[in-house]
Amino acid sequence: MRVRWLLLLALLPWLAACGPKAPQIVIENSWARSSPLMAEPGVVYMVFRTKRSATDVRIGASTDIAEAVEIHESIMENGVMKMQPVPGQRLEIPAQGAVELKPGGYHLMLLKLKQPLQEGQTITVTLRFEKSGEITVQVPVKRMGP
Ligand SMILES: [Cu+2]
Repeated sequence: MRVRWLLLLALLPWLAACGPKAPQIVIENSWARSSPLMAEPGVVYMVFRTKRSATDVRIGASTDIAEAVEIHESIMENGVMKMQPVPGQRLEIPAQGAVELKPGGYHLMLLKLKQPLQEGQTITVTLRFEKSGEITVQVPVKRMGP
């Protein structure tokens, strides 16, 4: 009995730190690329960072200005830049590490935009993580500079 209590006490700080109110993931430097035409998909970049000692996995995303959000990866194939959906739409954020979504690499693709993305505008994007749950970010729309 006593041993069990000691075990519980030892686990308490850990349980508190892992509660749903303590997101493990911090989202930094988010921005969306302006796209004047609704025919073009929107592109969003950001950094997922965690200072925790546990790996988390991005499992989904949504926004009210597009019908769907997919995570893609740009890759060079025979000298041609291509992009493909990330398998299973899962992106692992390593413990005490970060994954950067940036031009030429990972990005969020906003499919079937309901309006053009105009410079100076802010859009709301909600990300879902296996451990951290949902995180909503306000993403400024910027023009991609040369
Ligand atoms: Cu893409």
